[in-house]
Amino acid sequence: MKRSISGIKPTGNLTLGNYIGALREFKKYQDEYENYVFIADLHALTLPIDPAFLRSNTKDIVAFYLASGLDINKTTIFLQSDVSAHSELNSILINYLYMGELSRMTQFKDKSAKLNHEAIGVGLFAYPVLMAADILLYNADVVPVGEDQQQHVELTRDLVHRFNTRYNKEVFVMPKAITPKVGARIMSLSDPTKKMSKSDPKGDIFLKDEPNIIRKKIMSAVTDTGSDIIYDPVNKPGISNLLQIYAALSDISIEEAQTKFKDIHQYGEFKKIVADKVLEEIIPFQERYKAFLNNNTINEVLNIGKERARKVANKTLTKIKKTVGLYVHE
Ligand code: AQP
Repeated sequence: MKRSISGIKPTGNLTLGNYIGALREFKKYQDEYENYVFIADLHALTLPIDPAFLRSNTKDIVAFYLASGLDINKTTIFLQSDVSAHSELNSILINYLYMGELSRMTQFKDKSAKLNHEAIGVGLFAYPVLMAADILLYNADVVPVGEDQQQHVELTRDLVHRFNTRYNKEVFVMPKAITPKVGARIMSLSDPTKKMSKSDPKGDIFLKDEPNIIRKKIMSAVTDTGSDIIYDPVNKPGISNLLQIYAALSDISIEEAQTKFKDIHQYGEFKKIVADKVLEEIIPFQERYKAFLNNNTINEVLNIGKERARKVANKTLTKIKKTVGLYVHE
């Protein structure tokens, strides 16, 4: 059975973007793939974060994973920092990626642009190295991600090619990013030219928002002048974003969504239907999340995941240590 791996970093309250671009997708793969899904807590340290906030976000993500339908009999849910092989492989792989490559990563450029040069952490710069370790330890064939993470998977592919060529054998499996057909980049409701992002929360819908707040946010989403419901991200980014949200949650194409709204010529009416759709999905999801959010469930799930993930990861790590010439002994 082929393997799939992905994760979410606990840097803030999860958004509808994380739900559509990641959570909802992960579940789709658990029947078809040997599924690994983790909480990327080491990645969350790449920018300053309050320790208590990090801990509570981490628990939240486990509960969100379970609420989205991930079944621990089919999916290994684990914490990145519970499997030390991630950090160990990171220490090896950091020698196989180049400064030039890392400095060209869009996420690094965006995030570092907001910081004083002297305060840009090395971890932020080297983020894609750890991400490559996350993927390669599990010999993953596919990596379900939203559009913003595609570039990092591409860099992992370059690394695999470089590494396998250097050692003249198929040491690492070549992974492939898979993005949702619709909803790979959900935009901010207040500025639909920007990605909805948990660390830049203006215009976000949070998965923990009260239903009336979610409705309010959608009803006041920024739109353009005009009244037709047409998918045109350049000239009508706000309407296009709402169409995208509707289509993704309805499991239909953008064209089908557009056809559905062809006779509606009032943005208010359209927004109400989009809000109904979001709430139809999010309200039961929130109820399941609350039911899973107790320490016993979270710890139990993480303990089971930790054992399973360590087994696979340690095996790969030993293979890599031997490949590069580190002295592995019993
Ligand atoms: N707006 C989005 N639309 C679709 N997919 C999205 N993802 C994030 N935002 C959107 C996908 O969610 C997964 C987990 O993301 P992450 O936590 O690893 O970090 P990120 O990609 O950087 O997402 P955020 O929310 O913007 O986090 P911060 O603000 O901390 O950097 C990924 O598959 C991502 O593509």
